[in-house]
Amino acid sequence: MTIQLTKGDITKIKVDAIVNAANSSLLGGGGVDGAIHRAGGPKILEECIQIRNRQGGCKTGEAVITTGGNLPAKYVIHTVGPVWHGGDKREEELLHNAYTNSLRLAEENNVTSIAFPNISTGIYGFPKQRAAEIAVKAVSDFKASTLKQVFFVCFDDENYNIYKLLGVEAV
Ligand code: AR6
Repeated sequence: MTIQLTKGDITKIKVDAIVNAANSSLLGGGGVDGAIHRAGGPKILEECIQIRNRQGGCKTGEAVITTGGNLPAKYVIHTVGPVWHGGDKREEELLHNAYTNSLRLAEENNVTSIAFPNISTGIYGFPKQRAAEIAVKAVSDFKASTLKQVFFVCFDDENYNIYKLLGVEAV
């Protein structure tokens, strides 16, 4: 499995699955969540509402899957990263879980390529350097079978440079 870095808008990436940094309500929001629902159209929200009706949303660190609506990606995996409260509220473990549970769900759906945004590092305020270290470790430690390509898609220069310095190959 390759792990690579790109810069830009995750809604434009042609992979089997893109990951959304959602919130527990699954009803949309700002940041990358807003961008994905805007670009993907109403079908994604309809599916999120069905999941919410079935299981009452998505807990922090967990993940759910919908189709990609109008996106180039086939699926959207919605995960919920932790809100940063200073570091003693299991934030690191929960962020690790968000990555690992997204990868697991991808494999259950025979996904071969997946793209992650920098979960929790926007509105949720997780320190970017530490978040990148956790993301790279969670993906590197994952025992993949169907997954062949993982992309970290950085929207801002600061995150992009952090991943580059961690040694992730830029493409
Ligand atoms: N493509 C890729 N990355 C993006 C894009 C995009 N189009 N837009 C923003 N980012 P955030 P969080 C980056 O705030 O911190 C929402 O309201 C952004 O630069 O989207 O996990 C949800 O509903 C940042 O690096 O997510 C939740 O309530 C990263 O995506 C809450 O925000 C994550 O920033 C989740 O907060």
